[in-house]
Amino acid sequence: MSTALDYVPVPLPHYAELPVEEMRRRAHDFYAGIRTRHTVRDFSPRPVPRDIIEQCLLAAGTAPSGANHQPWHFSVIVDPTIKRRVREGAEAEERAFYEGRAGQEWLHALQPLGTDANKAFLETAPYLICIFGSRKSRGMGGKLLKNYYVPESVGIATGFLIAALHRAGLATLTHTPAPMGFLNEICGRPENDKPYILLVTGYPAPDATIPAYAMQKKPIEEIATFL
Ligand code: IYR
Repeated sequence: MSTALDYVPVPLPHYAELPVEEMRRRAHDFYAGIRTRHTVRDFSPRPVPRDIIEQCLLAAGTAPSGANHQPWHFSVIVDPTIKRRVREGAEAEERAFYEGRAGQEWLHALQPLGTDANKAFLETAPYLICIFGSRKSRGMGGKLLKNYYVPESVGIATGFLIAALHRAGLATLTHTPAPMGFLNEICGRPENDKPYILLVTGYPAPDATIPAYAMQKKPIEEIATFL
């Protein structure tokens, strides 16, 4: 029989109420900053100090998660030999995808993005962050725990990570070669871990472009309803 951990309430740390004008300014500034984030597919090979990536991963690790089990693992690939294996694995899946597995409707949807099976960025970029969600993982006490709301938790942590990397001046690409099972073997992750996203990060190439289509974001009336 396992025993549950105690509930220990502590006074809310860190919170400091802001004057409404300051709230307004910060909300505006955050939007102004985050709207300059663009998904990039052309990376520079220029190195990025590892401590910057570590800080961003720490930020990701503060995301809320089901039962605070923090059901994520970030495998950060820097070794060129491992990057090559990832590229080979991803391109094999992508070729099957673009040559028919996707189906017409999906390929039509991707047309304005100009993507194809060539994933050179998987070797060019300095960091490939493979984001895994764990169905079970060791809690902070070392016990193997079942995790809850894993896709939601991992998605939120990924959002934090993308925002942190952007704030640090780095470009990102959320790459999802499907199926991604080959990443478990390459990263040495257990069967209980599911790869969700391969987040590519580094400096953008000097001649990087983005699809014009990706610049169009829906207006507030289309994305939100106040009831
Ligand atoms: N995984 C493929 C296809 C792809 C799918 C979606 I949905 C995108 O938004 C972009 C690409 C690839 O990475 O090319």
